[in-house]
Amino acid sequence: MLKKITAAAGVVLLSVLTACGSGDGGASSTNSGGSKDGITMGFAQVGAESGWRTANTKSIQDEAKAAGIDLKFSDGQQKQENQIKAIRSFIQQKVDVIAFSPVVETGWDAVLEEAKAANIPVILTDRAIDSDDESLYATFLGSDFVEEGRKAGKWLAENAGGPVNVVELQGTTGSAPANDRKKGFAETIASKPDIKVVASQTGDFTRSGGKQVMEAFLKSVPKIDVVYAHNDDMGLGAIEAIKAAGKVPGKDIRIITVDAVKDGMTALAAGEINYIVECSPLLGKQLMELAKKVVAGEQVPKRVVTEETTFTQEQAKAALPTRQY
Ligand code: GYE
Repeated sequence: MLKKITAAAGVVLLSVLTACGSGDGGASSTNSGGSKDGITMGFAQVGAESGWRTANTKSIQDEAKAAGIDLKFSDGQQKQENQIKAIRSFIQQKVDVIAFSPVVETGWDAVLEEAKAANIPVILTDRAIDSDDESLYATFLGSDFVEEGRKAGKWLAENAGGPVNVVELQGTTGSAPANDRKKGFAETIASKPDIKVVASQTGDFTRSGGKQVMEAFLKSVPKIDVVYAHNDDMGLGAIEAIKAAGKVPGKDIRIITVDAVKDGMTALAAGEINYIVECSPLLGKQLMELAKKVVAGEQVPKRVVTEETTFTQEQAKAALPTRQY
């Protein structure tokens, strides 16, 4: 549909967008601001499992609105079958572009072949798929999760200060961030005999999952020095379990997490978390820009990597007042 927009209409659209600002973040599934000639995007979200996900959903909804893109939003509740259903319904509705964040890495080829046969381009955001067929998607926008794991491992290697036992709280089993954050961390500490991962289990990226697994670890693992949690929410759940066991998080047991959402950064600034590797959820703006290009048939890079940093406790104190999410 975008192809039909003339250059003049494009200029008009642009000035409307500038006037609209960044949108109000309403949760409606369709964007009333979108013009009839504009792009319709079907977005299949993972779920609402974490603070990161909430910020990511808001960014996508706000930026779709700001870009005049009509967004059909579906929450997969952390289930691949729900996401596949949503993608099939987007194909039936003949949307202009499908974007999605795959809950797990494998098992997408069939549904993406259906999108391809219907000539609907697909953009992967946030999480990657494991497929030999790169023609099934136009581009993948998101973080380098292996690198995030390496950053976490590097900080520990530099700050362990003696032999340490680490317990790992993994993200959703089979998801790209869980696989990659585990891999990057393991790779970095492999040459450090002082650092041992003594237990590792999934907390499904949720606060309650992190709390439950940590409670079990505290009962079964005799000596825990460090928690490496694949996201802030599980780290925050672990903090509750550590306090309930009469220990001091950040001191008796040091905690490293990934994400740097508000609650995580607040705990870091308060000394209850020791280090956070940032993973930015603000992918909405770049996603809408890529979608416009893909629909217009323009070339886009096959991989767009998000820029991110790391935070110590002091850096969290400085960053918190202006943190957006
Ligand atoms: O780190 C976690 C969320 O895919 C990067 O998913 C995302 C991860 C994020 O549940 O908090």
